[in-house]
Amino acid sequence: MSSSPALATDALFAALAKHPRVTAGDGHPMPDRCRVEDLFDWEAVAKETKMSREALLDATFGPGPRRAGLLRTRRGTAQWPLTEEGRRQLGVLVIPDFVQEDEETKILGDFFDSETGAGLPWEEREGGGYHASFGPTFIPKSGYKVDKSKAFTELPSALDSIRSRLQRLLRFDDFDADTVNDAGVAESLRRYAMSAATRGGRQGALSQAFVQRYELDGDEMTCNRKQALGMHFDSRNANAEVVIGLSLGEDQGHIFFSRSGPHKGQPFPLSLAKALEERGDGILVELPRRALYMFYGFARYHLRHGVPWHHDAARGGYRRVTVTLRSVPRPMPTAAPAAKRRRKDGEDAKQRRLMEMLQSFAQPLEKAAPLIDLTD
Ligand SMILES: O=C(O)CCC(=O)C(=O)O
Repeated sequence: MSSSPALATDALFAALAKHPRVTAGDGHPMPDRCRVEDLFDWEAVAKETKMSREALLDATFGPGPRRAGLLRTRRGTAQWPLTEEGRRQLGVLVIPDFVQEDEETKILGDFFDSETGAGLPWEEREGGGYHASFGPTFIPKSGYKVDKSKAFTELPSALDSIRSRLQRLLRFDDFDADTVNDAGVAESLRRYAMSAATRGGRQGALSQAFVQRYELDGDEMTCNRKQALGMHFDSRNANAEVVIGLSLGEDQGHIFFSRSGPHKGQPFPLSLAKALEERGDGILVELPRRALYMFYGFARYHLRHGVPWHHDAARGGYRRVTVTLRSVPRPMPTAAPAAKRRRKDGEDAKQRRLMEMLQSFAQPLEKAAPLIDLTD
C-alpha cells in the first residue's frame, strides 16, 4: 500500500466523509467529545484511497506526533484562504440572496409586530441578547435533550415558503434554475456530508427554529454580549446533520467556525475571529443580508461555531435577526397502556349515556337540531 499523500484535497475529503465512524441521523450516537483518531473508519478510507492510515492522518490533520489540525494543515497549502469549493469540502456553504426582499419584510414584520406589539415570544439568551424557540421543547441544562412529554410547537408561518424551498433542496429535488439558486447543494451534500440520510437526500423535515436577535444597545459589556453568540457545538444526536441559518435585517453578519478558537460560550470580537482565521485557526464566513448558510460534515461534527460581535455601543442602530433551522425527529407517540385505555373507554361510554339522556330531555323542545352534537 502506498503512503504517498498525493491525493487531491477534494478526493481526500470525499473519501473521509464516506466513512465516518459515527454520525447523528444514522442511529449511532456521536459522542460530544471525540479524538481525531476516532472520527473515521481509517481502514475503510485507506482501502478506498490506497493510502496508509498514517498518510491519511498526516494529509488531513498534519504530520504527527503533534498534529497541527485540520485548518492549519489547509493553511499550509495553496488553498488558503479557502475558496468557495474549499469551504464546501469542509462543510460550509453560503447562498447569497436566498431570502427574497418581500419575504424578509414579511418575516421581520411578523417577528416584531409593531401594530399589535405581539411579535415573537422573545426570551433572554443565556449570556445576553434575545431568542425565541419553536418546535421541540428542550429539557433545561440537558445539552438540548428533547422533552418527549411536550408536543412540538408550530414554526412561524412567515417561514413556510422558505422552509418548503429548503426541504426541496435537502431532498435534491430539481429546481427551475431561473427561480431558485440551488447553489450546488445536492453535489456538496452527496459528496461531503457524513450521514447516510443527508447524503441520500433523506434528511428529516426542518422541525425546529431558533430565532436570534443580535443588536446594539446597552453599555459596552452588555452591548457586546447582545451581538454575539459564544462558540459551541450543536447537539450531534438530537438533530440531523445539516443545520441551516438565515441572516436577516443587516448586511454585516458573520458566523465563525473553529476547533481551537475563542473560549467556549464566551462573546468574542470580530477582530479576534479575523486574527484566528489568518493563523489558520478558523473559517470566518461573511453573511450579507438575506443570505443562507448551511453547515454539515467536518464543520458540523469537528468544528465549533459562534457569532462574533463587531460594533461598539456608541454606534447604535444595528439589529440583525437570524433563523436557525434544524431537523429534530418528532418523538413516536406512545401507545396508551391497556388498563388506561379500558378505563378511558369506560368513561367515554358513561359520558355518551349521560349525553343521550340529556338529549332525550331536549328532544321535545329542539327537534330539528340536537343540543349536543355527539358525533365527535
Ligand atoms: O445566529 C446564528 O447564525 C448562529 C446560531 C447558532 O449557532 C445556534 O443557534 O446554535
